[in-house]
Amino acid sequence: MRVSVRWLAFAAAITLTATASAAETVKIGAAFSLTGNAAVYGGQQKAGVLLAVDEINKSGKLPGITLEAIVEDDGTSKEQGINVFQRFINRDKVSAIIGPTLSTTATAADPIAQMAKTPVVAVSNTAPKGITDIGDYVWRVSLTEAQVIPSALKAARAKLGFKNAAILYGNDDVFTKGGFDVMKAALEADGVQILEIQTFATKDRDFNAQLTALKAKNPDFLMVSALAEQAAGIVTQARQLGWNVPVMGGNGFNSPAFIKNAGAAAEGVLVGTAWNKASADPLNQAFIAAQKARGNDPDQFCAQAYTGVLVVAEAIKLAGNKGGRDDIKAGFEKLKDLPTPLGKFSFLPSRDGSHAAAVQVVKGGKFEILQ
Ligand code: 1QQ
Repeated sequence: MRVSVRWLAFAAAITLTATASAAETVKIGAAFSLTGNAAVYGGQQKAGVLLAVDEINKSGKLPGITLEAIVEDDGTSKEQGINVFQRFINRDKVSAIIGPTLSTTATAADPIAQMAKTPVVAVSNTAPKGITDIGDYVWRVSLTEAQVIPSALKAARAKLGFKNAAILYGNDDVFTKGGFDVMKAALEADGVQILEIQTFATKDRDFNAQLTALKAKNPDFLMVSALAEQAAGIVTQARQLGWNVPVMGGNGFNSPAFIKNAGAAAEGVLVGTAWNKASADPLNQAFIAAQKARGNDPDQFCAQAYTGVLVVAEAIKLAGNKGGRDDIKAGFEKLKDLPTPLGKFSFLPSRDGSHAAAVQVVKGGKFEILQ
């Protein structure tokens, strides 16, 4: 009798444990710019994360695990980014963090996660340096400017045949500055002579002085490293000056908000992209259809954030269906050739992402893939 009571208690304990693990919730914090200068990117990123979490939970990919996304606004600021990361790590006890939106914010917030051994997945940081270098808990889905711009420039040059160029860039932001370094090196490597370089600050809205100085050198081509809001102002003001030089932007231009705000001035603008939205891959088409069913026309940032969650879910699976912080990091180390809307995704030894890139041109108010 005593034995069987004990056995019953033991069986009940086992059942309780099993039930507890059957209902395990793995929290993912997502820090995105929902307000401030980079808000055009954050809404799309949020839509990507929420769709991926719903789909994975319905799919049965992670038996006994339910993913929960906690989305917070990084406010396009270092200070708020740090606060959100601290809350995710200490209050919410998240297993991984996706974000923040800007590289500049990441340089301040990611070291907090690194110290707390909480994995971070950057889904829109494209500064070539200073992100994954922060440490071994920082991983990146977004292709860097160094992974996108040199080939985009070659494709543009094959079409347009320019011999010289000018560059305009923001010099107070980690991404716009890093993008400039890549643009300059890529032009030089291709033997394109740089006739003039001008800078601006993130708070600037009047670019006439810089554009006039650049135009005076009469370059064949203009490269611009700017966030979407400034990008629209720059292109609009260039055309208002009667300057119709071909323009190629960096990753900041990849938002449809740039096209909306620049209107007709955006026509013909070229930009390298990490997402080939025209890809016929069924996974990509299903992603687009599912976003549209939710009332969202997805952009590159949405596809990258969606992929960020796929990558975390795959890491949990590769870790033996375990969702702790170090399990996820261990899973990242094994992850290879994961099918995503961005194409087959792998991590490089540097913890940066690897997949195919594309080039887009604005045509009829929309991004089209340059064939
Ligand atoms: C960065 C970027 C921005 C343009 C996108 C969010 O690439 O800050 O790294």
